Amino acid sequence: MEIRRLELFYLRMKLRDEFRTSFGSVQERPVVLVRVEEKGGEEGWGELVADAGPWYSYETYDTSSTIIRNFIAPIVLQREIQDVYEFHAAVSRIRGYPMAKTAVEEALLDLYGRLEGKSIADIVGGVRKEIVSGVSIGIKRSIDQLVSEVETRLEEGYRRIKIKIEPGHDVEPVKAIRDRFGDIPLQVDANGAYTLRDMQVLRKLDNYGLLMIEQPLAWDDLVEHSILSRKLTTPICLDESIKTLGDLLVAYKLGSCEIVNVKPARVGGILRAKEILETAARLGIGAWIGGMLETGVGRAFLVALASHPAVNYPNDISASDRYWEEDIVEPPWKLTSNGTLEVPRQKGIGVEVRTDLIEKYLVEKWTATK
Ligand code: OSB
Ligand code: MG
Repeated sequence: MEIRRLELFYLRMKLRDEFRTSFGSVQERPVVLVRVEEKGGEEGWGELVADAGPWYSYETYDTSSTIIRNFIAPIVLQREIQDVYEFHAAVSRIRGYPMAKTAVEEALLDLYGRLEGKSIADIVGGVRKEIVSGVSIGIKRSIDQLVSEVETRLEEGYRRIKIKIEPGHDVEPVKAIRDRFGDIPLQVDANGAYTLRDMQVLRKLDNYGLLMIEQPLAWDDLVEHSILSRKLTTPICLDESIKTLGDLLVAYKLGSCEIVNVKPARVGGILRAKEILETAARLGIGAWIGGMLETGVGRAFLVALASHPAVNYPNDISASDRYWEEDIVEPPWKLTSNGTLEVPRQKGIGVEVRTDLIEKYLVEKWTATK
């Protein structure tokens, strides 16, 4: 693939509702899309999922797009790339910035798929026709509001509920949901808000038959999670703490988690995520695909990864209308009657990017050419 053009589209989009976690709240979502174009005119699209601030990770849309502009774009425009593994080898000397790398990698994979007549699911070894859709619900102003949102999502057909928790908003909401909806598939995500001093609360949460507790302790910890994991019966799932395949191997040795939330943007790419999925399956660690409030572009890659046979829990991949009034892809991602999303088999990401909407939400555009 000889890339002659790399473009960044900076959009500002509004989530339908505020999304609050233990690390902060978003409503105005900065969205950065990457478009690559090769010499024959074929294109590929990817999405940078970094948020406005360094809260989930150190990356922000601003710092990461600077890394793309100054360091990744020149690499991609300089040489002819045989396949996307070659891209990974070339960007490996850039330390960190997995979200920046993933955004460009996705665009190259989409392009590669379009040129070779392969879907992203084909490329990652996906086998499923549809993937199980769960939904992640933010921290609400009241328990009543939370319970009513859970009810709506269950009615829409979502197959698993995840709620965000933080100290002071944990046992009570979980109890309220159990009291009201009984034995539904339910899990919690703390985004690193607890420490081992919170054992009392964590022990209480352990009594609610949760599918898992996601990232209870610090975002960069593996050791304390291994201590916690021995004290609880509920499986621990790691998100933030697993940034590389090496982290997963250490987590396995230490017994820090039973399950991993695989987010391609956190681990540096779709192909890296595939590798982590395969290793998780080999080690007997459960796996599912997490989200970062993506538009329909990033969502396409999540759906493809979730069709991988190593995925054995419901995913944080909801339909377009869960976050967006108007998604920027056609067709938008739609929940089927059994709470799944269909895995496209067309070449590339399998959805069309709506340039009319890109225009509508565009704040800034940056272009590099060969
Ligand atoms: O921790 O999984 C997380 C969203 C933004 C940042 C971190 C997380 C999340 C979610 C939502 O839980 C996942 C989604 O629906 O895209
Ligand atoms: Mg998480």
